[in-house]
Amino acid sequence: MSTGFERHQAGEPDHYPDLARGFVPFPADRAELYRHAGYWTGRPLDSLLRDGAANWPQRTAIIDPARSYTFAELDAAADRIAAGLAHLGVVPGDRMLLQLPNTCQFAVALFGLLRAGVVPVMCLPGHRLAEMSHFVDVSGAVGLVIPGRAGGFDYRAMAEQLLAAHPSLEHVIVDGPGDIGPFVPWSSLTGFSGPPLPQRAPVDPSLPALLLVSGGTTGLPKLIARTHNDYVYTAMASAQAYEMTGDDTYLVVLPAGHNFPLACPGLLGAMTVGAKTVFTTDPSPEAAFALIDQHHVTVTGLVNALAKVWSQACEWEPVLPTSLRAVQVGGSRMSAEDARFILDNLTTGLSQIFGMAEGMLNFTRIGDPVEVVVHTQGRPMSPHDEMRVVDEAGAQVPPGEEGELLVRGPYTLNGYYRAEEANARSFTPDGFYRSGDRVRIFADGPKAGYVEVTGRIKDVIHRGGETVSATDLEDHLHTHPKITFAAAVPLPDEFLSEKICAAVVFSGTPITLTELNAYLDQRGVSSHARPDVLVALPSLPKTAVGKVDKPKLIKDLLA
Ligand code: OOB
Repeated sequence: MSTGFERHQAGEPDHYPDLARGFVPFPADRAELYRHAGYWTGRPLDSLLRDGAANWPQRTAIIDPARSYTFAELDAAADRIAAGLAHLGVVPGDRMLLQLPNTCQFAVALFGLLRAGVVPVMCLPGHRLAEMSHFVDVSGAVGLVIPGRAGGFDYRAMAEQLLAAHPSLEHVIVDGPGDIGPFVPWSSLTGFSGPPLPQRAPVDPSLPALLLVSGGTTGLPKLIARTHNDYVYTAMASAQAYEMTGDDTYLVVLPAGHNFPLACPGLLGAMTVGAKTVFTTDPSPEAAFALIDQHHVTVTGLVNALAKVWSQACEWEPVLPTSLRAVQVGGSRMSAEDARFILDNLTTGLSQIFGMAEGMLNFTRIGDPVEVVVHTQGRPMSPHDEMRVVDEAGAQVPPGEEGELLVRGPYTLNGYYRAEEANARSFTPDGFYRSGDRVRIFADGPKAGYVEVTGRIKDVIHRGGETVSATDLEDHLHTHPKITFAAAVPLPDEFLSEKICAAVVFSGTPITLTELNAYLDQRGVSSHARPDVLVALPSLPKTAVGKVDKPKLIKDLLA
């Protein structure tokens, strides 16, 4: 078999046509508008690094407890990896699953893949066989980049199972330590010394740069293709909104593959201004505060639960995170009390952020009045974000009233990747994404134009910053031989924001929560997507048409 390098040299066609299959592009008229307005610059996503290396070669770009890279070093590492990937036979337009923990190697791998023209599927370390399998199926990925063992989990064993089930997977690349087994060692790419990647035609910036994973509404998570144009814009505009400069340092606390720490502004936003990014796998206040102090971290993003823990810890931790000037908190609804608690204890630089992998971002801005920071989830990032609030019939509600948020704009998707059926439901005929979130947009006063998220229409559970699909979990529950009916519902939780309650009708003797979770673990359900509480019931409340009445169920459970 010829190597990928030879195939490149022989002018083997790239796989962009295959990548484009099932991708819903922006319509031509709006694309023209966004280009004209200057949001879309036509830059490929990996140019953030190329330009960073040209502008600030000797500045530190990324750092973790083990090592650091300057912009020039990271750029050179990306080139080596791209060449190594080509040598393996990977072709531009191919997709690969990227599932690495929060270390420098996450960024090295991301840019190596991008430089090779590969479209990474941004998996999180908590994803397990069921989700990973689904991502391979939908994306048609040819390989994966995983750690060997991390956080007490053996990713190689999962890779074996994935390989057995998916003949399309050709390359499993493992970032040690320990036994790599039959797989490709990451070090063979980082240390690749073969010929550099041959020059190719520049990538079309209206094509997908990467695939993000949705929070999941019904069934398994969906894939969201973010284009070079829209993702570069997201990184640049959010860095600008937070007034980031080369003097800033961003700390990645949340899983790095999630849109929030990746580009809002996160790693990619920091890179647009020559700022440094610090990675940590330990979100505990003790460890994080020490890192913040050590690296003089100025900006970070947290989910509510973590922001609360950090705020509480300020009471006893000897080292306080005083260098922080902006702490973004988002992912699920935060109460005004919690917002005040954070302001009073952790930082006066609190910024609420209401975002989604699908695109649209809202945040409160630096210098906004306290009332706005405490009582709203921010206002849109772009002047061209279009928001519509509609009632159940799809009619626009009067200004200031509640309804479902529909969005359209320069960085919001126009369709999920390879998901025609879901797209028919999730988009209006004129291209608005139905967010499933219940919101109100304030019509006047100091909060005018700001959004309050009041709940959601989507049937999902927001557990400690993760969005868990109730339907998906129910599907798994229903496979258990002793379970007749099951419903997964959120219950309020002080630390997780919401915990997962499985309300189950058993046939025969009920099993315990531990037994149930061991079963779900075996089925490949992620730890964060398994029930925290199990309640055995004689029957589940039903609506008139015979569906499970979840609001009633929750009320009963809390009574
Ligand atoms: C972020 O992204 P996803 O894709 O994991 O989840 C999106 C969903 C939203 O549709 C909404 O239901 C909920 O999470 N959400 C919030 C919220 N922020 C997100 N609900 C209430 N208040 C908020 N502040 O979660 C995400 C992506 C980028 C930046 C920040 C968060």
